[in-house]
Amino acid sequence: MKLPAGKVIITAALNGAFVTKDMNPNVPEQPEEIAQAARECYDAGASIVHIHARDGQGRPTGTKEKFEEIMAAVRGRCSEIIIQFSTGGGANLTIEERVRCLEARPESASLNMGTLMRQSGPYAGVPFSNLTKDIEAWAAKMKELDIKPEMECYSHAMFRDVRNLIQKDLVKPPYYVNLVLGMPYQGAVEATPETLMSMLQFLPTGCYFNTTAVAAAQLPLTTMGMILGGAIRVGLEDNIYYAKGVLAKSNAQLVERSVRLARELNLEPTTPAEARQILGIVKR
Ligand code: KMH
Ligand code: ZN
Repeated sequence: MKLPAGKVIITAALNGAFVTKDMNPNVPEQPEEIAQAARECYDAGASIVHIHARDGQGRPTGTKEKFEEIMAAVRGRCSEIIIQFSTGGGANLTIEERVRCLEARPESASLNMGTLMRQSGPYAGVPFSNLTKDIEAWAAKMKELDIKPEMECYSHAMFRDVRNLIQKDLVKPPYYVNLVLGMPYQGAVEATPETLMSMLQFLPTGCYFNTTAVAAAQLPLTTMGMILGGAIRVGLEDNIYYAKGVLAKSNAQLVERSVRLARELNLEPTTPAEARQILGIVKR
């Protein structure tokens, strides 16, 4: 399903679990840095911020307290933007730790729609586990707490679990699916125009879609995604560069570029209020 004509919803994925300040010193890790980045992205035209929590050493963490701290810090700087927490968490977190962020009551949260295998780094061979029974339990919890799930699909196979949630009425319409292209995990599709086009064919009725693409594919494929009528996600979680060999100065710099491109294409970024209305997100 396409967004209303002439509109694009922009998410800024601020930090993720994997990228560190060694890779790009502009990655926000602590609550005040995250809040500052969220404000800048809102000013640049983002409606949603997707956030992972880090402990004092910069490692992914899943404590309710840290997520509450982030929530308060972001709300202190920016009352409008939609806050989305990650239940993907990080490779060092247990399944229980990954969903604790829901207790901090974000307006939206990511919900990963299948299992992938990490193939490199210290967690090579450790699965990014998202079993159907866990997906169902997390969706039920999000429904109970009025948290909008963004259903993350890394391959065509994952639409099976999207359909399962819809059939079991565990997600409320309109549904929101994030097409994640180019994750360096076994089982994830590559980031190409062909994979984006073909995944769209599998989108169940009543789903809005977002395009996320990793590394150098972020710019071309999110631009393609907005032309196709979808929302887009940019930010340092998925891509630390502005151009080849040039680190991005901030998340906002990546949002600003997408806003420039959108306007050239006669698309206007939504406000957070418009995005809430389109996606059926309850403001808190
Ligand atoms: N790292 C992204 C490509 C999550 O946080 O739950 C996918 C993601 C999932 O953002
Ligand atoms: Zn994430």
